[in-house]
Amino acid sequence: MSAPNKSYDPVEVEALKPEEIDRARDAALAAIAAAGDLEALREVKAAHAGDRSPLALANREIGALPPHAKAEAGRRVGQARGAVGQALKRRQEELEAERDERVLVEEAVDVTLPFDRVPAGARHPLTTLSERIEDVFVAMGYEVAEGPEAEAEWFNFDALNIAPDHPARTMQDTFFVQGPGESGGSGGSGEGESGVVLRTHTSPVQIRSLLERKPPVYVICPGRVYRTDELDATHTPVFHQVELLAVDEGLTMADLKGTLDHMVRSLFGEDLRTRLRPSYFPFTEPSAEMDMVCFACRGESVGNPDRPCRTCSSEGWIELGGCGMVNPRVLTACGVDPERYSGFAFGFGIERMLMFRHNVEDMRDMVEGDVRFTRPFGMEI
Ligand code: FA5
Repeated sequence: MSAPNKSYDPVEVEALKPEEIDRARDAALAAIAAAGDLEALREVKAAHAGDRSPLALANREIGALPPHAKAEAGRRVGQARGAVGQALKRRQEELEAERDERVLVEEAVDVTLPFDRVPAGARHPLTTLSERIEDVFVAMGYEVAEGPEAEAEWFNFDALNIAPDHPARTMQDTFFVQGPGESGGSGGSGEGESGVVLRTHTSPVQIRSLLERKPPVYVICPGRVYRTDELDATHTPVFHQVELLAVDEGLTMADLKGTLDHMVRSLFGEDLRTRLRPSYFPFTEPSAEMDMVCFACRGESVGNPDRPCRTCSSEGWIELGGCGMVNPRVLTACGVDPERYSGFAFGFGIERMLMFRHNVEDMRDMVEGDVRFTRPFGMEI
């Protein structure tokens, strides 16, 4: 503000010239009218009615005027500020009314819409994964086959070349339902005297498939199986397996290996490899354990303490399950000529695959039925 000056004339002070005051007022009114929302209006208010606005600065100059000039300048500035203040108030009311109307429309609740009173559930990831695996093989021309969970011992053991004294038949592994002779049996040769067990693997579906179809046979058999294992972080007495069986002329281990590679690449990633390690199963000869390169570290964690891998425990490989060429004795038991046909089979546990595929640390989470476990896997169908 300028110092008091008796000879001070408002028309000589730039900020107090009538045309300057009119210009400042008109600029303010135009900006107020142009403000499109409350935020813009707040900025206009600061620029045209705030402490550093042209009209506020002009108002400050009045104090330095001689008394005779104060009234006239004060009236002019006051009228301009009043007009701006009123315009601001009106525009504020208009914009608030527009906002309220918009909010009412946006937040309107259509009470006539149907309300989902039943909380949404979720598909179990075991089901989803099992279906994914089936899809891989159905796309290659395989057929989905099923068998009973309460199974004749003959299908579960004898026809698979598992002799009566094989350790898998002892009470530690098998839930026995009926002793030999108590059941009438329901199928193939020799099963009439067979007892009934809760199937310990999906391999009996191999036998049922071979008895029901003529080669070539290409089947995938997902299903629930039972073993007398305690429920803990890595075992459950009721779990799921997927079995694969191909019987045709001229099938070799190379076909088995190629099929495994295709499955692993479809489920885990394009550039992954598998390997076979010699093993023993009575129903396959030769038999192997199949491993895949760890999809998480791709083997880079091996011998590399700076890059430990939880998925494969830094071993670089993940064990998937058992496999092999169908034992000719199994083909013979099913009436298939082993001189003409050969086949391969493999089987693995879905719970175990779900554990390493999704980093599930405790198998018990899969059986407890808590929707908080299943929901994050989504509703993939
Ligand atoms: C078998 O059951 C063979 N029938 C697999 C097979 C099929 C071999 C065809 C050759 C040809 P094994 O007993 O290893 O094999 O079980 C296969 C898989 O079932 C294991 O790798 C494991 O992932 C899973 N498994 C076994 N016991 C349990 C259990 N208590 N809880 C969860 N998964 C289990």
